[in-house]
Amino acid sequence: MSEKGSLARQLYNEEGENMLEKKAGELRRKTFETIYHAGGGHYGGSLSAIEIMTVLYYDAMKLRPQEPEWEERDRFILCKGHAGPPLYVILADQGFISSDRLEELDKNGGSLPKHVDRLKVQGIDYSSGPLGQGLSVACGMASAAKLDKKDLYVYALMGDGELDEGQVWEAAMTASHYQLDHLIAIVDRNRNQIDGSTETVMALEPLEEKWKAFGWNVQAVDGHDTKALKSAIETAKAAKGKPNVIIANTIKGKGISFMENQYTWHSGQITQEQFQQGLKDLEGRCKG
Ligand SMILES: Cc1ncc(C[n+]2csc(CCOP(=O)(O)OP(=O)(O)O)c2C)c(N)n1
Repeated sequence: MSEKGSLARQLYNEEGENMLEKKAGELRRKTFETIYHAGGGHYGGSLSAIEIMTVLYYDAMKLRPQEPEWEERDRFILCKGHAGPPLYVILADQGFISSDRLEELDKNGGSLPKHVDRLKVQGIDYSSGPLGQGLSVACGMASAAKLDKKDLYVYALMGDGELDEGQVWEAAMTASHYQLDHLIAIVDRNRNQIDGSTETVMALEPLEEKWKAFGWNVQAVDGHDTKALKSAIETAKAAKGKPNVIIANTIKGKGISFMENQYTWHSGQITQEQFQQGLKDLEGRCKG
């Protein structure tokens, strides 16, 4: 849990609202607006990952926004580095970076590149963009923490299209061989990648069985259900001896009617009318 944003110690507030869901609604809207104001970008895989990142940053992870390099912090590896915008929105909300910087997203000379860069943005643990490498880095970090007897967790968020990269499976073998039980991988299983559905481009199913065969504890959840995600992470943290993967079933472009489940909205630009439509969709469907 973020030491600042201890939002979800109580999942529900006194009015019975799920606080993580409410926060996810705010973050989805801000992410949509931020990408629009940047002139376009990776809408699809940013919007599918909102609840996953919300549960990590507002419940699961141990962080200190005022001390971003705190040695004992949990680590977050955004393997699918093109989904920088929701992470930046969270980092701004939590005080790692100033909110003004969101206006610089993907601007020439700006300080916020659309693919995450740890040398430019406080709170980012790993620079990414090239898919397939993040899980290996997460293995290294989890391994180092284990050798140093540090009680921290390493979370790695991967795209499902990203699983086409062979290096992911080398890392999967490594993690189970070294019993990296403080490594929790999450697959954003939105079933679409850049140029088609995952099953058309390179079939992944049966995906749970593949991870099991590689020696991982596997859970599959609705990746937009904050309560289910929270509980899956808690289960993963309690398990010993094996790395953990959570297959989070999501919808690419979640929340925006004309983007949902359309691989063509992996990235792109929208008109002002489409922006207004999106805001209306979010008003009706993603309260927060
Ligand atoms: C090594 C590598 N090959 C190709 C690309 C180009 N690329 C960017 S995003 C993407 C699709 C990724 O799909 P997925 O992992 O499912 O991401 P999501 O749908 O969650 O956005 C591809 C092929 C890349 N970034 N890195």
